[in-house]
Amino acid sequence: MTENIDIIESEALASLKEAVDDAALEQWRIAWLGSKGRLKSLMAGMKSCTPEERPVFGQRMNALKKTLESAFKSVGDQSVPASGPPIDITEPGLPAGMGRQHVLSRTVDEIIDVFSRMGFSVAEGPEVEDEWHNFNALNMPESHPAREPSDNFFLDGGGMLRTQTSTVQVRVMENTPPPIRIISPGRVYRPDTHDATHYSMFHQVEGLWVDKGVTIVDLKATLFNFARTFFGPEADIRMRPSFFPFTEPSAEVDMWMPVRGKMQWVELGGCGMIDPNVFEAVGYDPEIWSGFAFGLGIERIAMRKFAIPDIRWLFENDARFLRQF
Ligand code: FA5
Repeated sequence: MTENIDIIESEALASLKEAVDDAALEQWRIAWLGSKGRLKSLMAGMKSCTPEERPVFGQRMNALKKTLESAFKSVGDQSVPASGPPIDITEPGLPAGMGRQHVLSRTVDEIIDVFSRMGFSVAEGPEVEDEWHNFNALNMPESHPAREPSDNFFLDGGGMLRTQTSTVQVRVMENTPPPIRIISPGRVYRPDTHDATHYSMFHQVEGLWVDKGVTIVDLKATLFNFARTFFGPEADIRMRPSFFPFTEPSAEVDMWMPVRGKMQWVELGGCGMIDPNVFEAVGYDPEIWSGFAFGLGIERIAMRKFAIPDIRWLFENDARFLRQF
């Protein structure tokens, strides 16, 4: 009787080896271990055993059941899905996709690098501002046209999204005695219509240098030095007289650059000597201290450096564009 069981065991294990997919394994399980399977019908043979044979037969049947169950389990653990090719676990995996720095973050880092070599440190300020720091302290009284609701993102319940990084000039001067030499890169917001050179959220880098005897020559030298270090010795920039309420005299900084394949002067930012009214607003004595400030558009700088013809491409998050830099 137990010899028969040995033969049955080999038969069961051999047919298990032939079950190559989930469906065949399931069929095998039903055929051998199922409630109407071979094992059950063999058990029924117990009835025809003599009382002496019974314990031997029972033990052997238990052992067979355990063997088949564990063989089924170990094959099942390695089984492959019913469809598709078997998995080759020795194949090399797919490379993990690596992210990279956004071209604007890279530009900010390079700007910081150049200015820090000229002795500037980095200051930060909030993007949600009050009107004192965005306007009043910068010599822009209530009546100033730049305070129109159509030109700003005012927030319900007071405050606004800053429209310029010049807010940080004020915050730094309010909290630090002179001399000061900082830059402050960051996001600013204006309800401007999107086109090739304008966006409603963009970045500026503010510069502020306050000391005794700082003149417009220092301002011009600093901006030209930045442009030639950052873009290369051939970089062509110009300063053109302009007006800002918080600097006197004031100028626009333009850069000669290609826009949609055509070379033209593009405004990079504004600059000037700090207006005495600003010094008074932050508690500096304008008779003792002088200084300059500038605010440059970082997108425009990145577009010049990396020959990007349209500002909108920077914010579309198209990986095919972004992975070029
Ligand atoms: C200012 O924001 C002044 N705060 C700059 C300044 C600082 C003057 C310190 C004097 C002293 P303006 O509004 O011109 O200036 O903006 C500065 C630069 O930001 C522009 O020259 C341009 O490069 C960039 N810019 C302005 N609007 C946009 C826009 N919608 N999209 C992208 N860049 C812009």
